[in-house]
Amino acid sequence: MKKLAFTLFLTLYTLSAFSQEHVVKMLNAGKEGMMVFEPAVLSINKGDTVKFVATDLAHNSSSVEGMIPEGAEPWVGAMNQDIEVTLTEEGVYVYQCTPHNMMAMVGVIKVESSSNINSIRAKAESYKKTFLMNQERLDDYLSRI
Ligand SMILES: [Cu+2]
Repeated sequence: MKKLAFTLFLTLYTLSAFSQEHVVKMLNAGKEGMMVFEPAVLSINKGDTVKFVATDLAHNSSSVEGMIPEGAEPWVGAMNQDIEVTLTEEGVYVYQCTPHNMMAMVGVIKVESSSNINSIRAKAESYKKTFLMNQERLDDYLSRI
């Protein structure tokens, strides 16, 4: 009976961990500053969905070229629109708001593993040169995953 209860617990736990939806707000001002995704750092499971919500206007969410895992599907959200992406490849993803890239409006998602972190960090060196402010933001986010 104990074993059955444990099996049941595992089954329910697995089901509840399966395909969760995470919400990320696109904001003019958040807890961590101006022009931010909130939360900007997410750690999720493979197959989970991230919904970017246009809470404030004039933002989008777009994966950054060369800063997602190999084989992962890039995304480009339209301005002022919510967009949902399902992340099916393990690894670290970096995304940005296209009009506010210069203000380092970026975010980081880790899907189960950070196996591609060295490649992401290497690309971050050139990518963050496009930031005119908040230059430390991406490094800070990457240090949290
Ligand atoms: Cu923006």
